[in-house]
Amino acid sequence: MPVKLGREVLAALVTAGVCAAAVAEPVVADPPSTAYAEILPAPVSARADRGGFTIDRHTTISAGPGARGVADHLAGILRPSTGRPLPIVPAGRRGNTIALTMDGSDGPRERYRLDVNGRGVTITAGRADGLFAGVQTLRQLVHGHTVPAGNVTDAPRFAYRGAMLDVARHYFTVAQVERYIDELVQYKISVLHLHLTDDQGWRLMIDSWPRLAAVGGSTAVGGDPGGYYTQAQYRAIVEYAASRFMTVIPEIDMPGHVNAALAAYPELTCDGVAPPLYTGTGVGFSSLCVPKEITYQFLDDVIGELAALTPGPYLHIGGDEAHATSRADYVTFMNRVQGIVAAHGKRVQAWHQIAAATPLPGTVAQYWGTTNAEVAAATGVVLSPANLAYLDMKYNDRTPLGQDWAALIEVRDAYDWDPGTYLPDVPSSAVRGVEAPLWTENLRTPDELEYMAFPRLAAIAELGWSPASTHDWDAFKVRLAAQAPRWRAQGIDFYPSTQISWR
Ligand code: IFG
Repeated sequence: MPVKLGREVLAALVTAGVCAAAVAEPVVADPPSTAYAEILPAPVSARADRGGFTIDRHTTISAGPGARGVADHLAGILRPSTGRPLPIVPAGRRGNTIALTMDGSDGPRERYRLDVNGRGVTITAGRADGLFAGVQTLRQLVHGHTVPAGNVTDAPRFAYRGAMLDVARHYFTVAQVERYIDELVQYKISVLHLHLTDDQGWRLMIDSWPRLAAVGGSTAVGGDPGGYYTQAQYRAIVEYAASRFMTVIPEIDMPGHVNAALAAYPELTCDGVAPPLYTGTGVGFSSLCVPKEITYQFLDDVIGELAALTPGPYLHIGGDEAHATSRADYVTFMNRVQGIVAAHGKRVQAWHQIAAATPLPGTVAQYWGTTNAEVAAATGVVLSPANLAYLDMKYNDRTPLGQDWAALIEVRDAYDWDPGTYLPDVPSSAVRGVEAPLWTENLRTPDELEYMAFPRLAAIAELGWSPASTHDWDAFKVRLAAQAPRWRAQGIDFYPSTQISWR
């Protein structure tokens, strides 16, 4: 509603250099915010209106019992950032409130709508995971104490929007993993794949085989400090992720990438001689002993304990780079281990080499090839092309960290592809989603993880969440540029790619 300005006010404005055009526009109402155009990942639809909502010292957060966890999460973010008390009150409060409303509707997981007007904010969803997704969007709309008016309706393209952290080559503490989780969920990442075991380290205590962690977890690449998660610590990571609607998929890599286990238990080797602990960065030199029965007792014990610690439906059994295992043994082994996982009530995820064996119907193949010819013949595929999604790859030949065996991956390389159609032999209906692995052969600290993960992780997050119709590099560049102030405020040490005009 344009505001009529008296002649004397207009004269003052003209004197002050405000152009005469002001007479045609209400100079007191806020202009539509660009914030709705800068939500990342891009939502299904968003509209900015005039005006907005101010969070003041009387503003509440209102939520019913099913939304209480999300309300606590939102309060934990907005109270410090706005300095407002934001008490949480029962649902139904009208006016001057941020309402988290469950409408009992069905529909796709994580669907939500967000409405902002002068009287308040309402996030509506059928399930708490949708409210949580809406809260991540709200976080990007709040500027100071104000939320610009507008509306968002949204739902994810893929359910599986993953990030993998390799805690085997270098160990990262529970607190460091939890910080990474917080960095990920603001971009609606829904899966954390933890690469728990490899040649250089076994990072989870298995009570029935305690030397796996005690010996196998005692070192790291380069002789750096080792470490491992007690089962209580691992459970804490899982619960932290779950409180942010993130599913943890633990990986025990096999039959290769097992030197740490063999160093701990010589009886697992074919010749009974334990190899020394390994702190190099080679791959493909170790193997479980496929013909020996103890191998399957070992795996039944390990998978049994891991399944009990994993609320999610999937266990990842690796299967990559088994160069020290004959092809016949590999097929025998992978087929038998899938049965062990199923016996413990879980489904299998594995690197796409499992396609050489006989993937069970529920098995998900994680594609990590660099040419999209290698097919991952499985009923479900997760896309992690090493030349597009591997966050341990250098950005360019000047990047001080990371590797370059797959490709140099600048931000646009990580963004400009479509997981739904990338593998010609895999119908888009078989694509579960996308994942960005972060291997840590030469990454040792959270700062180094953040430098490699941001900004490319945000690109992968958008590929996983946003409709293919929103895919546009020029528009994405604007969304990405708008994240920089947020990352600086969070202390994320991101790579300031020259492809982006950072805010
Ligand atoms: N390939 C290996 C990883 C890691 C990676 C580093 C897979 C599935 C190279 N396997 O990627 O263990 O060494 O970029």
